[in-house]
Amino acid sequence: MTYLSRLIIGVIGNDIHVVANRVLARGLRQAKYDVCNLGVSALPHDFIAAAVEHEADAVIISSINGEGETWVHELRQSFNNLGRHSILLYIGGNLAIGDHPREEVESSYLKLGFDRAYHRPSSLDILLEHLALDLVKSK
Ligand code: B12
Repeated sequence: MTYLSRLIIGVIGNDIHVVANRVLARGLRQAKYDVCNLGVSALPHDFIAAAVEHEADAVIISSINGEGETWVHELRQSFNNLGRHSILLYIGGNLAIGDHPREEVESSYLKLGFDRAYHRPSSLDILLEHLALDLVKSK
């Protein structure tokens, strides 16, 4: 039997923008991933609990309203504390309020322990490419 990589997705914080979440869930399922979708307004501990419960390979967070950074400071450390050092952490969407250079915004999330960050990406293809690469490396 082929092992399906398990992913937790959701929109973090007080963020009710749902469209990207639906697009992402559909795209990832079509790409044959096993997706647990927390939907909108998901809190950091929801991602952590779901990842532990489902023995997830990766957590893919969306932030659309620009408040993402305030919610994710402790996330990598929380997974490390649970012994889940190798879980992949991705974040994408509108990752800052206002206009800032993409590299600057993305690097601030990488410094917080994310494996990949995507500020206003033009397409989801890059996510599928990176996920396929990183999941092979992490197993
Ligand atoms: C529709 C909409 C709303 C609707 C949401 C309805 C709903 N249930 O979804 C309503 C009217 C309710 C709303 C409310 C608000 N909104 Co609004 N909204 C929009 C709007 C017009 C479209 C969003 C959308 O659905 N786009 C389509 C989806 C497919 O695209 P997306 O969300 O941008 O996501 C793309 C990428 O971000 C990426 N992506 C997302 N997640 C991930 C994850 C990964 C890993 C990857 C790789 C990619 C990725 O993929 C998508 C496709 O490329 C945008 C402006 C715009 N034109 O984008 C503003 C916008 C997102 N809203 C904004 C704001 C500020 C708000 C409010 C705070 C306004 C207010 N003061 O009340 C509230 C939020 C309240 C809350 N608690 O969240 C801002 C965010 C500003 C920022 N981040 O810099 C925007 C950008 C408008 C603006 N230009 O200022 N909004």
